[in-house]
Amino acid sequence: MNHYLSVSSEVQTALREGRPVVALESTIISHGMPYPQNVQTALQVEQTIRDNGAVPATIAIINGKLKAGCTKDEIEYLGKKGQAVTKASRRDLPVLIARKADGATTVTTTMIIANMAGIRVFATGGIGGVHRGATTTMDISADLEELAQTQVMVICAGAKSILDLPLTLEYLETKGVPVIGYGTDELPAFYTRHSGLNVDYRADSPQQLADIFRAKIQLGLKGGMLVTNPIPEQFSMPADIINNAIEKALQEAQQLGIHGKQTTPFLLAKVKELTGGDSLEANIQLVLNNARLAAKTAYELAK
Ligand code: PSU
Ligand code: MN
Repeated sequence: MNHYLSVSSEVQTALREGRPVVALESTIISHGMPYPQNVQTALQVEQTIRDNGAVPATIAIINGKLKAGCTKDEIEYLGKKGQAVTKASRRDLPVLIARKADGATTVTTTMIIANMAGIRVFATGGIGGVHRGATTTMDISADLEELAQTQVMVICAGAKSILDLPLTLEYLETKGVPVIGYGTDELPAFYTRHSGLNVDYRADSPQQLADIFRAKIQLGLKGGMLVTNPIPEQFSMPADIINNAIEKALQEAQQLGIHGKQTTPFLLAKVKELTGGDSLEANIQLVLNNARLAAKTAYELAK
């Protein structure tokens, strides 16, 4: 362990005793949802993980410390401060630490810090990927590189079609990242259960997920694994509503010249604005659904 890492005593004890722990990201809190729903959801996600037999570890950077296991007050702080908390990817870590600043961790930095702490399972909503137009912009999320090198299982609801989903799957294939559909052969598209694209493999139980990841760890293969868990049917959104909103958001981003780390937050905020409260509710529900699966999988992995 390094002296920048601060693991909460509850998480430390659980890890020492070999009990299941699930990591959670904080970009979804500070940048992904409005206050106070972001804080309510973050706490509800933690409770869901506890209800399913695991210990939650919300990850963030606070005062330059890499936190694995935030307190309720820290979650409230991150949620209230919102966009003013730096969205922290791999390249931002050393700067934020040196400046004793705060950072909301993306999938990338949550994986890095989870791995430092010894946490193997991480639940989130959606991951970053290859952006549409990436053949000229080269905008590919650092999340994919992290999945290529850091041994953490990421459980998400697939990816939004703000991304180029076929190219995202190609990239993951090149980087040797297993992509597993949970109870499905199809890559889910976050708000909807269907993308029309097949995933490599399907698993139908937390035990199957744990077995695959254990084999990967025991082989010493670097990198993570991506589990794509479709949003429950009753909370999924009509594909045309979502796709129209995404097309509009993409057009607007292009007109405004949005680029770099702003692209994903801009597109996500636009889609939310255009679809109103429905997409927020769907987002909350799919995260809870991923938290349940992650807790059960961490439990199997800890056996
Ligand atoms: N996709 C979503 N919701 C999110 C994100 C992505 O549907 O909240 C966030 C995650 O924290 C993810 C990050 O790791 O955005 C990716 O940003 P970028 O594309 O700039 O790498
Ligand atoms: Mn990017």
